[in-house]
Amino acid sequence: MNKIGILGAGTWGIALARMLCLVGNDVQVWSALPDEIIELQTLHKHKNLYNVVIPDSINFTADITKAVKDKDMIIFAVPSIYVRSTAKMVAPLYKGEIIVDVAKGIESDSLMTMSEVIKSEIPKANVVALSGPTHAEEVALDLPTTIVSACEDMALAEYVQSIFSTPSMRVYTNTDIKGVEICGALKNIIALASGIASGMGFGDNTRAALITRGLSEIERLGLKMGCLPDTFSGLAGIGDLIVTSTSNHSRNNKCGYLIGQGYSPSDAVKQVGMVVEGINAIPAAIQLSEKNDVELPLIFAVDDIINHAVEPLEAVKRLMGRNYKSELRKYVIDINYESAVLKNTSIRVKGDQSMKRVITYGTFDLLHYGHINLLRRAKALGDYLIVVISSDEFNWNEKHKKCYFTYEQRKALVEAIRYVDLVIPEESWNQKRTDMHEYHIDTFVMGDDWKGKFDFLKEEGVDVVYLPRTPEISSSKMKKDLYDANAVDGESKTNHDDINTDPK
Ligand code: C2G
Repeated sequence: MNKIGILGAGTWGIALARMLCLVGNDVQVWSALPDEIIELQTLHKHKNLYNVVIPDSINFTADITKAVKDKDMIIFAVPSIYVRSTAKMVAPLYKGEIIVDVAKGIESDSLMTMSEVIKSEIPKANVVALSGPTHAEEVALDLPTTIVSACEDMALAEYVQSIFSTPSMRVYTNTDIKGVEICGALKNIIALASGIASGMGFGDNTRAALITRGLSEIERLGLKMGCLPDTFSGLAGIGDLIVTSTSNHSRNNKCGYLIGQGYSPSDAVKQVGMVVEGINAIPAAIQLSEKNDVELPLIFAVDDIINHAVEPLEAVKRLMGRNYKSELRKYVIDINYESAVLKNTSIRVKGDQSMKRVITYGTFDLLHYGHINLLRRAKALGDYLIVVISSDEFNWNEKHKKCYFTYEQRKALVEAIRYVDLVIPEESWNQKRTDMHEYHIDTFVMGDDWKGKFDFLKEEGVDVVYLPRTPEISSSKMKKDLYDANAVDGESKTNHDDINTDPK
């Protein structure tokens, strides 16, 4: 049994409170609205969950100190625009409890996700994001539901997974908290688009187009920000996008429908009567699009309708009339780029857009899928990826690493990876600065085990990006596991010799 404080008494906070209480946790719910607390305390009913009985054992309070004191876990279930102010109130009371954020959004001025906002107010906080296709109305009825528990610390994600797993709630883990939170915020904007289309009388074809192309936009942005592809094809990505874009429970969908019917955005929000997170997420999405140089046509169209008084029909005409596109992401590399780079000349490709060049460094011995994850995401940051592999001498003299494969063997392995365009040797720690100029690099990438170590390269005019490592795999782990397995095999072989195999 855990002592859980839930901050926020909206439908999601209440649905979670009920769910956690019914599996034996001690749950206390806080709201900043005293009237809301009085209503919940007296009726044990929520105005937007009219057919749901709230257990008597749930305690309600308008005093946040009581809601946070002596708890094992604190759940942020307030609207995204109140996460920072709520975290400010919790900060002086924080004593190391696990914090779970279920608010979905991105702060428009800081571009921080909700877990980042909480950590900026409570630096020592361990924050897990819970996100997925989870309409509160259905969770409150114990209808089978799935959700993602996301945290860079897999152990923490798994702990929260154990707390929230019930007969009707199945929880999956993910270390890509950034990707999960980006999905959670931006899918609400696509849901607005879906609602607008329905309100205009468009049908399932249009909705399917919006969901598919909407996911593609969110994924393109997320990959550019170093998130993992699996996140977008997962519950927090396509799962939540489907449920939010198609369900009548969805406030964003409902608000969009009213706008499609001709309501002004403000009247539509009033009519919905609850927070429409998609509208709050638009400013941040527009800034992230510009900051990461990623086109988000659907999200920009929703912004035009909501914030720039563009008629929905006009927005549709603009979208349908855009220049032709392929579904394929740009993996095609201009093959003469390599010779041009080696001859130290800059290259121009069609449309006079110079290619974005990305570089990364490593030993890549023994090569494994963690390296591939890194190289795939590095490539997604540009058009051409150069991989600088430590030479045998550099490894031995500088890294004191004895590689299993020689430089030439490692080079051949890495050159065979479809994300990689050019492999060159790393012979000294100091070659990075000159490499940035010699190869006209735009972006330098390393796994976040090197976080901060190469920030000096920004002085050379390149972007420096640290991407989350793939946590569970490493060359040393592979070598140890192989060694241990070999030792076990050796033992079983000697035991086997004792068995008399002569036929009787
Ligand atoms: N990596 C990863 N996930 C793993 C293992 C490695 O993302 N499970 C990344 C590392 O963060 C690094 C790259 O893959 O960005 C190559 O890893 P190593 O071969 O271990 O490289 P290293 O020995 O760290 O050498 O000048 C920089 C050095 O050459 C880096």
